Amino acid sequence: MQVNIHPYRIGTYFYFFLLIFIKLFHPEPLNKKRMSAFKRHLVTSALPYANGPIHIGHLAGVYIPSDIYTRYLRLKGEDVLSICGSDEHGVPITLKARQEGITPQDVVDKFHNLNKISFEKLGIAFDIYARTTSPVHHEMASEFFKTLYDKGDFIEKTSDQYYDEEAKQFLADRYITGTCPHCGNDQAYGDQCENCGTSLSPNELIKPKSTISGSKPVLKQTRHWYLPLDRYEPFLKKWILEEHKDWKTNVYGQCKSWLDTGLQPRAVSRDLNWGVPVPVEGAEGKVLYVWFDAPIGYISATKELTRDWEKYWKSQDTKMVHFIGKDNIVFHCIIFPSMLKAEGSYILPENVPANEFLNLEGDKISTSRNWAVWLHEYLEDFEGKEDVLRYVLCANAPETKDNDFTWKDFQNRNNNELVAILGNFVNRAVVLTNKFFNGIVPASKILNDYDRETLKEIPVIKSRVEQSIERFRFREALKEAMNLARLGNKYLADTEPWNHNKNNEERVKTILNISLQISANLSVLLKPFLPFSAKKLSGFLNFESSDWKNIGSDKLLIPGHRINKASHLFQKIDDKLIEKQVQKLIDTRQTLTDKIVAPAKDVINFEDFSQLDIRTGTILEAEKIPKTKKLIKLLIDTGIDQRTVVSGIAEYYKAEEIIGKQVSILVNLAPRKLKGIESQGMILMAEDTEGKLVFVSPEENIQNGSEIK
Ligand code: B3M
Ligand code: ZN
Repeated sequence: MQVNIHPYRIGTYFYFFLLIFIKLFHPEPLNKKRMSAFKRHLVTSALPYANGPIHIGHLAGVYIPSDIYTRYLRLKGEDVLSICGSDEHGVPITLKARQEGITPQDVVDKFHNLNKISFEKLGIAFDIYARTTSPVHHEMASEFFKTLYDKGDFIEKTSDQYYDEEAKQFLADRYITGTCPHCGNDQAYGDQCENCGTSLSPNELIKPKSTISGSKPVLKQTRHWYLPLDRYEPFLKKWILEEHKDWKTNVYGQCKSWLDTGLQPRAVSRDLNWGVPVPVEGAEGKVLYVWFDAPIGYISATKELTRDWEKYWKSQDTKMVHFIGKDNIVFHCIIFPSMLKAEGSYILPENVPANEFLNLEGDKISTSRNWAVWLHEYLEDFEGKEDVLRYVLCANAPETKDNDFTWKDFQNRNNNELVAILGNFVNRAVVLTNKFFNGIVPASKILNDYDRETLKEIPVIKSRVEQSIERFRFREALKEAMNLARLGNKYLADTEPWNHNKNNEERVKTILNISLQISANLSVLLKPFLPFSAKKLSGFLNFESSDWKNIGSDKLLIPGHRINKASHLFQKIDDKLIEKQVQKLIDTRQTLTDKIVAPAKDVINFEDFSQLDIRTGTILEAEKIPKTKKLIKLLIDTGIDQRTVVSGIAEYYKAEEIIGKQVSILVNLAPRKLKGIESQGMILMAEDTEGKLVFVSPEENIQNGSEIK
């Protein structure tokens, strides 16, 4: 029997055979799953340390993008949980507590509450804002550690660590100070010398001292547990470098360089009395390393939020996305995934769209230098302008490179974009409808080409916003959303319905109907970005929709629908307000230098002081020490002898300009080697709060060797 198969049919069969072959032998890698393949979403935002307020850098880097993404998913009807909370452990919190003479719990209580309220006021709509001092978290983190410990996943190592015998506690790096071996700074820390920038380890410090008791610490054996990250390299290389080439370049690049360099075992415990205790026999005085316990805070927060927490954390059809800043990439892409992989029952993040850093007026934002715009202060100074900050920080977000926030740009974007485009458009559409049609939406009559083109643009803009958000490009998404307002603004300017008269009544009805449809679309489209303004706009229109599907329609407001009166969505910001903010920053910088004069040291008795032998001396020779930023080698005539002294003053004095200068010199300081040169004494310098150094010299020349008492 001859079977005639039409050539067309052959192609169809071949096509379906090919499809089956691909599905069977080349399934899409997990991460290529489309949004629809996921049944639910887990969105986490980095848990801010509860040792200070939130500032605009945090918002631009993490919390505004995460809130836009979460709000968008909710509008699309997706099942999504937005998780955040306070990271309340770690050495910085204990340092802050010591500085302020309060307990770590006092510190975290203060800032947890301040930050929680500030986020709420800015419309950052987490589903939960938990905290890692909660019992649920301690239990979760402890169990997580125990699971890995019982499986033998940790390496246990004993090492020497500095111990304060008076305070009876081991010392974290920041709790040890001493003299920097590179520049002689005697306030260097165990992890870094802030004078010459060299990173240090505690045993490099000369004459180490405990910042707790002031005593000389001793080296003592201590046991810690290490996560063998090197064991997870093959998994990480496949999971990241092969299956997540779609991650942002800055994230993918940082992960690749970590993996190319090779991973080392990482300590997951610390000798501290603040944190989650290590749940192992004989581990008294030891807590989980803060970066081991903090990411587990996402899980414990979810458990606090819903009984279904395991459905979110353990089902492959959950899409998990971590929103973080670039300094947290290694913890969220390398360490936490290795922990989750080791535990074995959890899903891994689909994406980690880390942002770069935001600077302020051309300088790095700095908590310690108080160079920041604090969210709680902004909310006080600019009450009612929450969306303006959301808008500016999204429009300027450091998505691919560090970016800069200036108050001038803040003012310009408010006045030239929010007021002049968005506010102006919706205000005219609503005011004219009230004026000409008593607030009743008029019916559209005959549409011309321009009308049709304008209406056709609405769904196009919507899909561009969707694509940008789903690719974590929120700046682009906001710009696209604002294009709908630009479209409406231009449409009104071109059609001039204000020239309304009885001859063009029908035309004006069509123009205002179209303008109102655009306004109604904006009231939904802007919700992820500007939730407060979108709500106000819904009020003007007497129209409310939280359904993303509605966007694109040109019939959201039916003829006969009654709208309300309009007020202004945005107000102009004048120069005075901006000058006040800029002045506040300048004053901060000034008061900062005035303010943080070093506190007086402990009282000593006269005998202690009289042991110091300080003389006048004259600089005979001076030369900069090559390859150092700060060091000058001096030859000093002390009146007793001539000796070499190395001094860290090169940033403030040129060698040639100080020859012949009379100085004060401590002559009975034990000699020490700096950059291989033996320094026999110390030149007395006064250091101001900006770190500037000036000589302490007699007010007139006097015989070298004169005693300074
Ligand atoms: N507490 C934030 C930071 O590094 C850090 C994030 C923890 S997320 C688990 O500033
Ligand atoms: Zn140094």
